Amino acid sequence: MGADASGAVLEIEQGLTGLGTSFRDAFAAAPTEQALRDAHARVLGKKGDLTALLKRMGAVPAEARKVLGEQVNALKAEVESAFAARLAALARASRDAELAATPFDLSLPARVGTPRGHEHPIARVRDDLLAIFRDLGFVVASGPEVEFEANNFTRLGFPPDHPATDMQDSFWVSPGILLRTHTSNVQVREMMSRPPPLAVVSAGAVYRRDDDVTHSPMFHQIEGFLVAERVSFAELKGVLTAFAERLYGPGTPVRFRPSYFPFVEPGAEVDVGCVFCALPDGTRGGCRVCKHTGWLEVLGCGMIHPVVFEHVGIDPEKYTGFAFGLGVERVAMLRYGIPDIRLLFENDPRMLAQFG
Ligand code: FA5
Repeated sequence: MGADASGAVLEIEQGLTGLGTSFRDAFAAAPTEQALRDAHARVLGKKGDLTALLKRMGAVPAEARKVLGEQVNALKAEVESAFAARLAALARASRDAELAATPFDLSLPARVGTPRGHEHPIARVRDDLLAIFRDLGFVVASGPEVEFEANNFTRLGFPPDHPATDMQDSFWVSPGILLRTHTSNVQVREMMSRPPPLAVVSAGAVYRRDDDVTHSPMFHQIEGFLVAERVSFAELKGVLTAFAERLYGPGTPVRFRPSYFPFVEPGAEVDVGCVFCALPDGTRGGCRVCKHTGWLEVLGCGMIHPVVFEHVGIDPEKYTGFAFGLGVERVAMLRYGIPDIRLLFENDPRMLAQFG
């Protein structure tokens, strides 16, 4: 055996003894995967202690190579298995820590303070309109949205199967029951439940088979009526003129045009002077909103038809009264310059935020 050969054998034997089981302590002490990989590299990396011994195996004479080789390979296997075991232990520990930690969901939106809600523009306009009539002495009442045909049509003087019912194309729930097409059902219910004098106002959702830029299948109406002895059209004009002035300002002109509703006689449509083209001298130049007429149509009204009084058990010889109904969306669209009624019900936050 040459000097180098015996030197290599000695070197490897001493190296094996020197390495001993020190790597086990180094692996066990490694607190992180990176530290463990560094410790592993110091043994089996390119410049690792055991790698250096493996490289020297070439110089070991054949007769010693088998025994020494087995020892070196056994140590190498031990290193690898200790490394793998520690790696698995570290991975388990980090997973356990993750599971024990407070959950953290990166996909949740950041908390930037709770946004404040506000009234929907329809609710705001509805409440403003109700407040005006409440101030004028009307009592607030409500009625159901699912209604008997009798209260929605028949008692109001719409003859059964008469084309007049087509005026308000309806959503039927079952024979004789429908989604109310107007708030005039409240007139019937209130007049049947209390004796005159009555001055009532009501607001709520109503439903019709309508769908375009100014007509929605669900919309809101305000209904008002007054029943007492010797009520005339003069009182109706007085109340609606006061209403127009409170809504659009003092001096707002009002005009009544004859119109037909089965439950009033005479009936009228009420227009108010266009507030968008009104000039300081009281004249109105005409504009796109009023279609250059100088007038905005806002409601329907009239003197309650004697037949309605008969149907609800009020003596038409003793009592008279007036009623009116208006669309809340119409007033809101005019007030806020909303061009399409559907914008009010799409619930797009970019639209609704403008009313905050
Ligand atoms: C009525 O509904 C009557 N009940 C009003 C009335 C009451 C007259 C008492 C006389 C006495 P009309 O169908 O015209 O009338 O509807 C009243 C208002 O509701 C309209 O002027 C309009 O502003 C609004 N309106 C009607 N249909 C729709 C719809 N599909 N979408 C939004 N607003 C509507």
